[in-house]
Amino acid sequence: MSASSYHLSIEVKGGNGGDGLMSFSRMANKPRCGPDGGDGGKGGDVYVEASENFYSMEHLRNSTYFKAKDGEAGGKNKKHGKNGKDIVIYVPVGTAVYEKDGQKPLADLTETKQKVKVAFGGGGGRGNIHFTTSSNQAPRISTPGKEGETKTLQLVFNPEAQIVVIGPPNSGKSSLVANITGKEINVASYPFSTRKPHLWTHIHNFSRYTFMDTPPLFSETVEEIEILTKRAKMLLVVFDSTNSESLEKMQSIMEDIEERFNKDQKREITIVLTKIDKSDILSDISIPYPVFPVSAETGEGMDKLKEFVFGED
Ligand SMILES: Nc1nc2c(ncn2[C@@H]2O[C@H](COP(=O)(O)OP(=O)(O)OP(=O)(O)O)[C@@H](O)[C@H]2O)c(=O)[nH]1
Ligand SMILES: [Mg+2]
Repeated sequence: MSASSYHLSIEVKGGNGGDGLMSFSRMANKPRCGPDGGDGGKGGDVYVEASENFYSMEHLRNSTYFKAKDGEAGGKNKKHGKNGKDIVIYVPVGTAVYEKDGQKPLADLTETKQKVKVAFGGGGGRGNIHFTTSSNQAPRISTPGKEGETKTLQLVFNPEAQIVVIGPPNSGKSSLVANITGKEINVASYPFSTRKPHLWTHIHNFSRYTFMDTPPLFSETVEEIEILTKRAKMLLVVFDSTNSESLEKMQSIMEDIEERFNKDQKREITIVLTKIDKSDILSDISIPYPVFPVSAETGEGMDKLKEFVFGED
């Protein structure tokens, strides 16, 4: 994935309205019956909606033209044509929607399920039932459906992970994010249970924080994590305190992290030692970073860590 995955130009079109019908009812025993042509259905609208299931716009790359369904034409017996179905284009949380060349975004979708209507469907045409007058009881008039609105949009994804949680496989990253944010996040006893970076927003004291849970460090997603970390303020590096092998490698892992994620030295880097409910080997860690021993299981140490993360210490 390249940095350009964060900009995407798409074309959207609302569905066309269905035509109104011109028709007259015919019954064998009534030779002169009135108009019975129904109205056309309205064309579908196009929406852009933020979803927590996406962290890039890769899923939109293959087709960049989105059109809602047309309304159906009106029918005989005054039947109203069916309205066309709306369509929803899903984007990651943190996506701003601009009209082509526009300076101001139509919407900045910062919350999951937040959505904006980007193109209106055309109105349905009117059937000849509407055109009877005292002098014309058999109007031969109906109107066509209106064309759906067309727009070119620029989608700009601004990943705003303020706090990035990284570390070796199975160290307890997802459990930590789940504990802090109160979200239900998949955790598992096997490594690589988190397969792609995921943003989780959390409100604390009326401020919004975005955490990024990540797959294990230095797997094939490392470049994506690097891009998504560019604007992060804080890195929480999670080590499993019961895993002596990864504790021994802490020094070199931290050097790799500094090299890859903090060349500009802009981020605050903190070590979180998890699973302290199961370990007793904490005393001999000496490393030039703040260290927070915690248990996501029992909650031990979590208050102190949260105070630090939310800047309340
Ligand atoms: N006892 C105990 N177990 C924990 C703690 N934190 C996590 N675990 C367990 O450790 C295992 C791994 O936890 P995850 O949160 O999935 O770890 P992860 O770092 O996200 O794993 P990957 O996404 O695969 O890299 C799970 O079985 C968790 O239940 C803790 O504080 N105490
Ligand atoms: Mg995980």
